[in-house]
Amino acid sequence: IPGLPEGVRYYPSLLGRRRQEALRGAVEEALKEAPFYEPRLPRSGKAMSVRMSNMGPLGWLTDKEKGYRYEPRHPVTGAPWPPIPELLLELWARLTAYPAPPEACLINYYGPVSKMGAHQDRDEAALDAPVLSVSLGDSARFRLGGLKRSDPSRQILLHSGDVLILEGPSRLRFHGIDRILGGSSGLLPGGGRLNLTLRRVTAP
Ligand code: MD5
Ligand code: FE
Repeated sequence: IPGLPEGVRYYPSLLGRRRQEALRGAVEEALKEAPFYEPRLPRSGKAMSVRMSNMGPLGWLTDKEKGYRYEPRHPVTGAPWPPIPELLLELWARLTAYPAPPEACLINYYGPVSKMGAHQDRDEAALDAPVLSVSLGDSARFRLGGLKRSDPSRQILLHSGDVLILEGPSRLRFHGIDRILGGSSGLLPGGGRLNLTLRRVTAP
């Protein structure tokens, strides 16, 4: 894709089918320990259309009462999140120059009608660290905006095996998922899309 702004790195098909399958397996294992829960918006308590879980020492959470935050334990089971798979830690080390490993891997599951409204990722103290996301399963229309909500935006079609990194001057860009292209991949048995997002939360 020509003309991506500074701080946006897009690696189409970085992961081949084998590594996508390995990652799918690792996520399935993690989900046995840390099943999807239904995230809710702060104050309104409205359910999001995405299902979420996490891997790593910290996990990103949201609920009606306490809102957006990172916590070391699953909100329903109270258990610590399972570890981040080695393959993802290696990907972070290979693609970023950040001097410490990621602490959180958010697992987002999108069904055929799930979406995610435009937002900034700013719940991390380590805003100097990149955010690295891996797409698995059905393709999605990702929307990438600017630093203000009203700035113009562009669409990027994300496919299974693609990796996207936002860092530096692009770390706080608004972004969201407009829609899922149902049936576009055979990777996930029940269809839909998994997005894995690696983040450093605290300063190392
Ligand atoms: C997703 N997830 O596909 C989207 C896009 C989220 C979220 O936005 O917060 O869970 S991954 C978006 C993304 C990729 C790389 C960098 C940044 C966001 N970023 O720095 O904001 O489930
Ligand atoms: Fe985000």
